[in-house]
Amino acid sequence: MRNASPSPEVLSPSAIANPQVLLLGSLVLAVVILAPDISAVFLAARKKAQSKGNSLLLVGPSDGGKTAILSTLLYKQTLSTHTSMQTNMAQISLPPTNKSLRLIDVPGHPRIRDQFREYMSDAKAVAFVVDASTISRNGAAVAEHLHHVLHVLMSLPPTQTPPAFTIVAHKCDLLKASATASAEQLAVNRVRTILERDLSKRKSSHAGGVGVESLGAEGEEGAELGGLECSGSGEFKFADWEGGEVSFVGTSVTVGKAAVVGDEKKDRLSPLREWLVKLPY
Ligand SMILES: Nc1nc2c(ncn2[C@@H]2O[C@H](COP(=O)(O)OP(=O)(O)OP(=O)(O)O)[C@@H](O)[C@H]2O)c(=O)[nH]1
Ligand SMILES: *[C@@H]1O[C@H](CO)[C@@H](O)[C@H](O)[C@H]1NC(C)=O
Ligand SMILES: [Mg+2]
Repeated sequence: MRNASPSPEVLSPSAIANPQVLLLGSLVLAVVILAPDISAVFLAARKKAQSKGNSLLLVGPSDGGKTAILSTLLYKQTLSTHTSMQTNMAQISLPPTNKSLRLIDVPGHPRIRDQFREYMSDAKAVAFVVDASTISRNGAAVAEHLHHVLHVLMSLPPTQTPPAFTIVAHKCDLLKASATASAEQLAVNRVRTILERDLSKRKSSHAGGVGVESLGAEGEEGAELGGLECSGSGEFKFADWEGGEVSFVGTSVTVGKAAVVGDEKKDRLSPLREWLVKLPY
């Protein structure tokens, strides 16, 4: 990572008193002030938003591209990033209506990833970001992470409007388009197919009474983890998931490149932006 490109690695509630974090925070603030045409400001760290249901939660395995997506939505430019050890938060306004949206980027590190539960009550939308170029060899681990997210989505109190949910097949630039399909279509199909296969495996191992390993902070070791309920056959199919509708988008960003924002031109994060704009407010 170059010195000139601070990542938006700031404003964790737990680290607010740390002088290094404060220093980094002021550096990032300087970038925000110096950057022209910036339509976003960092929020003061706060666990609960004042407005309900106004956040986009970015979750998913480490190295998927969550922080790169956050920086692209925030700065209209993709900063170089490294593995996050803290939750990043930022406030953006989303064209064309300029409605404000809080971005919450929860690191994929196994010891931190479950923090996304704290932000669930504010979530208008949840995006599970996956590296489509490595899903073939990481399917089981990605499915394990996704299983936790699906479980939490299905266990929300009935009083809460469930957040919209999308799976982002990211890093499409690393896939080759075929004669009949774009890289984005191939990425979405690959991610969907592999995750359905690996979630089906998890489902059938449950049915056989086999405990699921590494069930996170709550010590549910050996207990059955729900969240994979589907109508129809025993297979896991996103189309049949009882937790609600699951969307898929194929995206990519380019480090160092400006992202074109606006109506006339599209960049490769547009499928995610378009999904966000369509959400009911
Ligand atoms: N080729 C390519 N690389 C990308 C893309 N998006 C992100 N990357 C790179 O992938 C790496 C990981 O991206 P991050 O945004 O840091 O990943 P993350 O999901 O925030 O990971 P954690 O913070 O560890 O949870 C970085 O080196 C990014 O520059 C993309 O669309 N295409
Ligand atoms: C949204 O913001 C942009 C840039 O600040 C501005 O040009 C546009 O008119 C705004 N749109 C609405 C609907 O307010
Ligand atoms: Mg990150």
